[in-house]
Amino acid sequence: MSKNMELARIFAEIADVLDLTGANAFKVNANRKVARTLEEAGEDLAELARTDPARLRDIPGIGDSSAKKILEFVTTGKVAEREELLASIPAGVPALLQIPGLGPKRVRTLWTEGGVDSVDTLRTKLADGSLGGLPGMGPKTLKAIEESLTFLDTTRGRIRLGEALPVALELIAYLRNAGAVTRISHAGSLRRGKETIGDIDIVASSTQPAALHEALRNAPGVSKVLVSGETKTSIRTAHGMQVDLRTVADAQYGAALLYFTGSKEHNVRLRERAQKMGLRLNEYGLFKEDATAKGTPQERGEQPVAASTEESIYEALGLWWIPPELREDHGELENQPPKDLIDTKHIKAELHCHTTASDGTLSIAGMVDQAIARGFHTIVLTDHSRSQAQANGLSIERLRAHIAEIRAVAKVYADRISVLAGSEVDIMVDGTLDYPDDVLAELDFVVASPHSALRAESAVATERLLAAIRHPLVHVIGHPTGRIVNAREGLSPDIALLAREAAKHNVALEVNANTMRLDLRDSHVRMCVEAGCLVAIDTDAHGAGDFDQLPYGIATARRGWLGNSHCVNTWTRAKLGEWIASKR
Ligand code: DGT
Ligand code: CA
Ligand code: CA
Ligand code: ZN
Repeated sequence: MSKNMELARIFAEIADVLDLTGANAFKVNANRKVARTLEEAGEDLAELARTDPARLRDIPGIGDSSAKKILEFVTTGKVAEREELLASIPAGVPALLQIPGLGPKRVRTLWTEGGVDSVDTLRTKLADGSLGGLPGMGPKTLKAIEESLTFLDTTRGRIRLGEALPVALELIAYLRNAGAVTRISHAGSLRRGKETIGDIDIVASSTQPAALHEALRNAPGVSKVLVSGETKTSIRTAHGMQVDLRTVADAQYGAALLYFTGSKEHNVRLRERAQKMGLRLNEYGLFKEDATAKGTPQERGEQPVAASTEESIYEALGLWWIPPELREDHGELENQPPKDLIDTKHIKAELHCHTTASDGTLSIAGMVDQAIARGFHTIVLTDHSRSQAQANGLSIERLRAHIAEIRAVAKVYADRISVLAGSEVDIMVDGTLDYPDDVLAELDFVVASPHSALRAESAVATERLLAAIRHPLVHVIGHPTGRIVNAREGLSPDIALLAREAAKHNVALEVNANTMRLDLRDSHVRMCVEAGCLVAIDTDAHGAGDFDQLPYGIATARRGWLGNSHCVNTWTRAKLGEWIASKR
């Protein structure tokens, strides 16, 4: 975990406990803002605290006292204020905040008036009906809390892709430095780009495997060694992630990587195919099958047909190299997935992002510079609409001033990048949009998103989103279900139906690339591909660092078999411009 994320977590915890204990709102918000700034920072702020503390203090949102805490963390690995605050309340109380629908105010009521001091006591007291009389805890609220708990049960122990991948890549870089690595890669569900990861798998070939296993046992951030032998080491990190390292001879690296990438179901299908061809596939290689001989092919010392690379194994099985994201036994052996499968390097436009006008941390020009640095030809600024009061959504008056400001910036940048004035407009509960049509018509671009009433019935949600798709001024439906991975179930509309309607109206459905969202999800993207509708992949950036979430959205889209041509963010400046203009 990068130091920024670790620090962000500390400031968020400080804010949570302050909030729970009724500290003043200014202090709570100041800590939340620091957490947000850290999450979105494009550079390592712990490093900056070490090398240039004066510049750290200059970063908006980071005051003297927070800079001191960052420095304290850099030197001691801890922030005393956090430790003291956490010690001042029951250990199980902060976890209550992770339950969807429970904010600090409700948790305070449950804790101080209902005697709820952990998730377990909450379960017990919900079951025995003893929370009924608490202020603000009507039967509807209690039922919603119960549903949230049920949902959380299904996510237990799985880590979001965007949390696991940086940890894995950092460990891989560390192991490479530990020496004697010939080839190394992450494998398992992480390599397949699944939205949540059970554990991190790493496969390596090395001339000194023992040194590699020793290096992992001694890696920074390891809290426990679970097993360690000649070919496998499993450790647990301080953040509770399990990491499995397997080492193999380099000649078998491809077979091992294939095996440990999975999925199990894909591997089963490959083995069946091998069998039909008179071959035998295992983690050591692809061998000629000899049913009369004793033992395994490698025990007999036989040379494999293929083993060193995944490509050679797939080729010997008469298949193209199947990208890891597609290895789910979702028809990838029988049907050729798109030749132009979407890739991060194909993305040339960001169509959904925020500035300081609403809840972002960078100015218009600041965001434009980020887009240029990533080689984009188009960026659309889409700040929040007026209903989003807590996100500083723009009134019509402020929106008009903001449009004028964007147009002025656009002129300055005209020869380098298209800078367009958009808005992320709320889709209201009844399916209407948060600005009147004449105001929407003044914008170049409209992303329409649901942010409220995210517990609605499926049929109601479908109608609400259909109305937005049919609106002639809308380009993109943003994060269509509003789910938060591992935290909020969100809407469950009929996505196949939405995709067919979107295709009819030339509207794109979004894959929000933020690792918290990944919305639409992989299976939904597949429905879009089948319906032939347009898909937008956007980071919904609120600051510089958020642009780096793009690969998570791409992985999700690849898992849904999305080809380049249906993703509007891959189009040329001219083609994209034409589509945008077609809605005006
Ligand atoms: P996860 O960690 O729950 O997100 O999912 P995976 O897919 O990473 O599963 P994991 O870590 O248990 O194992 C990694 C890969 O190793 C898995 O995708 C396929 C392979 N593998 C593990 N155990 C078996 C097994 O018993 N049979 C087969 N065919 N493959 C296995
Ligand atoms: Ca795994
Ligand atoms: Ca594993
Ligand atoms: Zn949004």
